[in-house]
Amino acid sequence: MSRCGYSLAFFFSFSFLTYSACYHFLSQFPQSSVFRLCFCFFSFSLKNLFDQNLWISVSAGEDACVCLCLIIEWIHSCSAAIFMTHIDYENNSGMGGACSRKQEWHNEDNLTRGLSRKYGKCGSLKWWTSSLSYPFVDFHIRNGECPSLLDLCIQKINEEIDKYDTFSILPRDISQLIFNNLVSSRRLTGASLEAFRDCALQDLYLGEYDGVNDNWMDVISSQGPSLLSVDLSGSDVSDVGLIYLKDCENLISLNLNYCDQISDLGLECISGLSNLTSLSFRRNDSISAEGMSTFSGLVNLVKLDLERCPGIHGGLIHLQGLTKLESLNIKWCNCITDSDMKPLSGLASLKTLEISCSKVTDFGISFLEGLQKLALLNLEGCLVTAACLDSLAELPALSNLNLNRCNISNNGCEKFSRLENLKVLNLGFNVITDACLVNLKGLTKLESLNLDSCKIGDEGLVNLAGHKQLSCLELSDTEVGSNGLHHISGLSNLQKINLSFTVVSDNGLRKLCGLSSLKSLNLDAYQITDAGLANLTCLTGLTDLDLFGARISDFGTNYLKKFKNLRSLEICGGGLTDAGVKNIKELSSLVCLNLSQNTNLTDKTLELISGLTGLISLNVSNSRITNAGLQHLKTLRNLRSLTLESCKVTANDIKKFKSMYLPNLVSFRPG
Ligand SMILES: *[C@@H]1O[C@H](CO)[C@@H](O)[C@H](O)[C@H]1NC(C)=O
Ligand SMILES: *[C@@H]1O[C@H](CO)[C@@H](O)[C@H](O)[C@H]1NC(C)=O
Ligand SMILES: *[C@@H]1O[C@H](CO)[C@@H](O)[C@H](O)[C@H]1NC(C)=O
Ligand SMILES: *[C@@H]1O[C@H](CO)[C@@H](O)[C@H](O)[C@H]1NC(C)=O
Ligand SMILES: *[C@@H]1O[C@H](CO)[C@@H](O)[C@H](O)[C@H]1NC(C)=O
Ligand SMILES: *[C@@H]1O[C@H](CO)[C@@H](O)[C@H](O)[C@H]1NC(C)=O
Ligand SMILES: *[C@@H]1O[C@H](CO)[C@@H](O)[C@H](O)[C@H]1NC(C)=O
Ligand SMILES: *[C@@H]1O[C@H](CO)[C@@H](O)[C@H](O)[C@H]1NC(C)=O
Ligand SMILES: *[C@@H]1O[C@H](CO)[C@@H](O)[C@H](O)[C@H]1NC(C)=O
Ligand SMILES: CC(=O)N[C@H]1CO[C@H](CO)[C@@H](O)[C@@H]1O
Repeated sequence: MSRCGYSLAFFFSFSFLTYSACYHFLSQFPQSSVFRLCFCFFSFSLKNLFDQNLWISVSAGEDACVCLCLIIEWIHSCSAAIFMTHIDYENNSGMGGACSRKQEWHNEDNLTRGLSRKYGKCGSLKWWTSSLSYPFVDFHIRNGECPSLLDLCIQKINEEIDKYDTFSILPRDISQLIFNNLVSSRRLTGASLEAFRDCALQDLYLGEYDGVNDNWMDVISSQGPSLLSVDLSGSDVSDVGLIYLKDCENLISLNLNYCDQISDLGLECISGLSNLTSLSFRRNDSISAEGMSTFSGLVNLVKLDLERCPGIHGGLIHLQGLTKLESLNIKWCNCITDSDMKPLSGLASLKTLEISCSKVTDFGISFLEGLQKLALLNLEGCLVTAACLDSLAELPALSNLNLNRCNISNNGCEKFSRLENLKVLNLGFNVITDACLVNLKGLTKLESLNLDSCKIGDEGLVNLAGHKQLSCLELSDTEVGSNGLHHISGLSNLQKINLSFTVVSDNGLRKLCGLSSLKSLNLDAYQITDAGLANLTCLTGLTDLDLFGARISDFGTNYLKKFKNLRSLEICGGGLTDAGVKNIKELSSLVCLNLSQNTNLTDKTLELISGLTGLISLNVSNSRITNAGLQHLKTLRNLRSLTLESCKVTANDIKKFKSMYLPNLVSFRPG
């Protein structure tokens, strides 16, 4: 970042809050260009910052002109300031052009008035953000890293947050940005939160944030009617804290997942928040059917999430009047039975229903027949049989059906043919055979089909040959072999196929060449060797290739050079040495690389891949890599995950190395 950028940021943030201090500072350098620059910026920020028409209203004689030019210069050198976007620059043939468009500057010394008028809480930063897409802005962000002036200011404030007592004079958009920045950098504390009292903030996303408890609720509720969404998931907020939210009557979205100190009593506090459209309450033992009576008043509720609440059996009856409800998640509530489905039968707006891992059976599903809008139904792990397909066939909008790990068998399977609108179907881990797949033949709208661990083989795949929309096919752990691949070789939209633990052979892989859109291929299968890889080289668009257990040798890595777009690669069959890694080092798009279990790899491997600077995740466990090899990873500045288990590398050395060279490393092993 340029020094210029810093000084601008400095004064910009200054100017928001401590006018006199800034003025005092500036007056010490009356003649320097620093002065001009800052003064100019200073004036901008006070008088015109929130004025839609920056250029029109700015014209302050020579000084302003110089300043403007300096700013433009800074922008040219830094190329990312949103400020720029607001200056009419379209017909400017150079800086002279911009500077020659002077106008009268009338209220030169009415800074304070401008301040109070423009700095109202209702002020908006909208133009500022929208100006990012201003049509005639024509500069490019050169390195993609240059922060905008606004970013710099926010950053500066963030670093000196203790100096500020209140942001309540700022326009809401700016205090919101400062707040968000503090949260994302994890600098917000109970003490600094105080500065945000009465800031009229709209969104407080404090999910999984350390230290949030009832003491924070006073400032949170001081946002009053402005507050629209609050996320307190994982916090220590209790029933007592929730009382504060009563004043935030315009609240639209509330997330209280994993708040283990909230019970039915807390629910009562939110019963008046009738504008709530989204409420999330995952994982609480103490929410009971009785407590759910609160929900009956939340008539605007569109989305309700009660995942893993084991005490809500019988409570869904209180949802009956929620005619706007579109999405209900009661996954992993193993208390839910067929009788709980009955109250759902009248929820005509329901589009998404997740009841996986509950006790619902075919009978319970019959209550859903009237849900004309239901598009997604997740029944994973419920012991429903093909008999429920009668009910599901009554759902005209159903496009996404998850029957993974249910009790579906060939018996009654013919009813699948009635689910013509399905786009996504998961039948994994059911005892169905090729005979069942015959009934999928007409489901030509299918885009994703999961047959993981079903008893299907080559013959069944004949029925998928006409599924031209199919983009994702999961055949892992089936009896599919090379002949099966022949049947699906014309699926030109297929992007992802999983053939792990199938019986496809090296030779059969040739048949995949017809899959011209294929991006992701999982071939984690012991029988696959270098020859198989040779047969795949037609698939030049691959981005993800998993050869985890395949027996690939150094020789086979020569074929990898064809996959120039590879982002993720796993070869863990044990057959690679450093010589093979020489070919992998050419794959410059790699983001994830797993070479674990190739026990002969040495530090040389790390040296070879040191040019793969895009790597985010690297696993070379079970190899001969030592502490000395770490130095080669200095260049991998993007690395977030590094796994070197069962190598001659200690946790301490990785830690030390991380602190010096790999700032982005968040997960490492040993560690
Ligand atoms: C830019 O110049 C063109 C002609 O040179 C003129 O028609 C147009 O209005 C100008 N745009 C602005 C924003 O001044
Ligand atoms: C500043 O604004 C106030 C209120 O509009 C006005 O009365 C006053 O004359 C202005 N001062 C100057 C120096 O323009
Ligand atoms: C709900 O929001 C509307 C504006 O959309 C507002 O007028 C009304 O007061 C709010 N209702 C409650 C109970 O706060
Ligand atoms: C699965 O369905 C069959 C009927 O198709 C039934 O006999 C069996 O009991 C069911 N299994 C379980 C575990 O419910
Ligand atoms: C392929 O299937 C295996 C085994 O079921 C699974 O572990 C893996 O995540 C799947 N891979 C992809 C890319 O779906
Ligand atoms: C495809 O695999 C077979 C072995 O199964 C091999 O003989 C053949 O040479 C391979 N094809 C190519 C193009 O390498
Ligand atoms: C790995 O090294 C061992 C011992 O030096 C050798 O026997 C083995 O063949 C090597 N493995 C490979 C894949 O080169
Ligand atoms: C292999 O390592 C990569 C990179 O660390 C990781 O993303 C992937 O999950 C690993 N695969 C297995 C099967 O461990
Ligand atoms: C790294 O690879 C090992 C061995 O294959 C595997 O057990 C481990 O889960 C992987 N770790 C990561 C983070 O990918
Ligand atoms: C799973 C979970 O976090 N449940 C909590 C729900 O709230 C009660 C107290 O009201 C806790 O005891 C539970 O642990």
